Amino acid sequence: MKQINSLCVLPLLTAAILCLDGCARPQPAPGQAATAQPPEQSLPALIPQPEKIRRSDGAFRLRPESRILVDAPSEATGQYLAAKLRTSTGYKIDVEPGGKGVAPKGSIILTTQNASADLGAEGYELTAIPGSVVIRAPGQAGLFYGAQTLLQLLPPEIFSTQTVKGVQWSTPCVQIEDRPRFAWRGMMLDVSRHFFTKAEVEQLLDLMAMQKLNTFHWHLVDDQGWRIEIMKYPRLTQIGAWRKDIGFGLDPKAGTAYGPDGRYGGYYTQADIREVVAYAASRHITIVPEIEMPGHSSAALAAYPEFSCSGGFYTTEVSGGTLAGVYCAGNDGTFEFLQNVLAEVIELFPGKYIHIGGDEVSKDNWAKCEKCQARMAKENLKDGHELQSYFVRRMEKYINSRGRTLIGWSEIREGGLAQNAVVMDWIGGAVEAASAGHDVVLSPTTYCYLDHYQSTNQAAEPRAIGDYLPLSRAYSFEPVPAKLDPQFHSHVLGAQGNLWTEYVASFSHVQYMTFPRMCALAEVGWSPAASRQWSSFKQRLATQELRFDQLKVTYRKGMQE
Ligand code: TNX
Repeated sequence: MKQINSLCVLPLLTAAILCLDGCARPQPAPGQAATAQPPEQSLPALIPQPEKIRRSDGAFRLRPESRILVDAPSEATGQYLAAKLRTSTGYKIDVEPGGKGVAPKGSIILTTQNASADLGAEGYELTAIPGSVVIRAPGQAGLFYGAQTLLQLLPPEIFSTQTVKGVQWSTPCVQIEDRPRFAWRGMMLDVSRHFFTKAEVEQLLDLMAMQKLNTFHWHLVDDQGWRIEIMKYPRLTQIGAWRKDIGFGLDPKAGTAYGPDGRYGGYYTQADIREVVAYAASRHITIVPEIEMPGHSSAALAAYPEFSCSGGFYTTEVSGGTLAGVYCAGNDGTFEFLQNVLAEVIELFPGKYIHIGGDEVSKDNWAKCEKCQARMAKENLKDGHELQSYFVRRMEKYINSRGRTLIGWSEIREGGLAQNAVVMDWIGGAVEAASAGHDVVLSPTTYCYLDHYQSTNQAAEPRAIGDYLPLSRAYSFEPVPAKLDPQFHSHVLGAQGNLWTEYVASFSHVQYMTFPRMCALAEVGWSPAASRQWSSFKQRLATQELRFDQLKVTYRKGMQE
């Protein structure tokens, strides 16, 4: 670990080393008897668990006169941290340029100077000693994660949305060296089946940042709703963003998204999208937009039926059906339309990846469609799978030509995987794709589906879509498939939790399904595999729950398994 710089005048204390699972106690000095310590005096309850943490005696105390000292590149991160600290402590917490002499007692120092490049883009070191906290990282994402760790080192009340009196704002003295295991630590939210506002999405981004998640997969389009304004095709949102009611057999009162005329739905304007993208970026979260094709496209076809095989009637009023709207793959106009849509999407989202869905495509219409049959004959495609592959490859050409990378669900492998595509595995295919040199993201239903039940007592739970997916199962997830040859392990970009919202119509229900299982998946994505221990996680989760209480976040309590 690096030495702290001269800003931090106090010497490093000789740290008592604790094991990573929270089981150990500070080692007694030679000749001293070990004293029994309550668990909270062992390892701080950090989620996700850092790569390396050493605890030493003593505490750092945040004081009314505490300041955040920053080097020039770290100003924004300093302001972010200051805003968080001010709210609950009521302290002034000025952000000032550092490096001018000795740091006053109680300072927090954020700096990129002399940071070890080995920490990588998202890694950081944090040293808390009685007089100061120093967070050092080569990049702002790392400093930001160091700031998140500092917040978790402080009492849970630091997350309060109002000033709390009578709290000792101290952190244990620690030295942390931390960096993520995986580059893709994702969560998907389906805003099509039910709609969530810009403010709600931003709240989710804040909660993601707290768990050091860095990829928000925004499922913007599905059969039941088109949620992104596209200037060239206004009917996509005029028609596709609305349906007559909440759908899925839910009580209308379970939902919150009603238009002025009482219809159910909503969409994000391009200004909204820009705002959310910037909000995410300031939390070091990249957004991966998903525009579903060729299936799950009823909402688009309700607005522009000419891009279906039959030209016939499509509607957003499809409850539960997974094989509803499919674009015509024989019509060149379909590709022109989708490329025009993606052109606007690409302008709005600066990230590397564009998700094109590709899951659950019925080939029935294509088999009956003259244009699709002609396409198959012309391109020498032997079945619907190959026609789907043609579709995806053609879209990939466009996406690549715009400098982006196509990602799609497991089924984009059917009929042959497009050349540079990334596979998001929900029902398999990661081993095959990675072994063929493609990058993959793991989000298998068995471990990563947040729409599944959180209890075996289903009657006591809000209606959910899938089987039982307990917290312990999410926590036990190993993203690198056992069958994948080590030479291809580097193709595993990471892991992702998915929340489909057929039965989730309010934001507090989103939170209930997401937490604490997403905390478990965050640790899966961040922490070294060897450090993961269920008993430690459960113990730390008890403190995480106190943080959620302060934030007034709904979560599933009492997840013992
Ligand atoms: C399958 S997972 C779907 C979604 C559904 C989900 C319900 C995937 C790529 N497609 O359209 O909402 O099952 O769990």
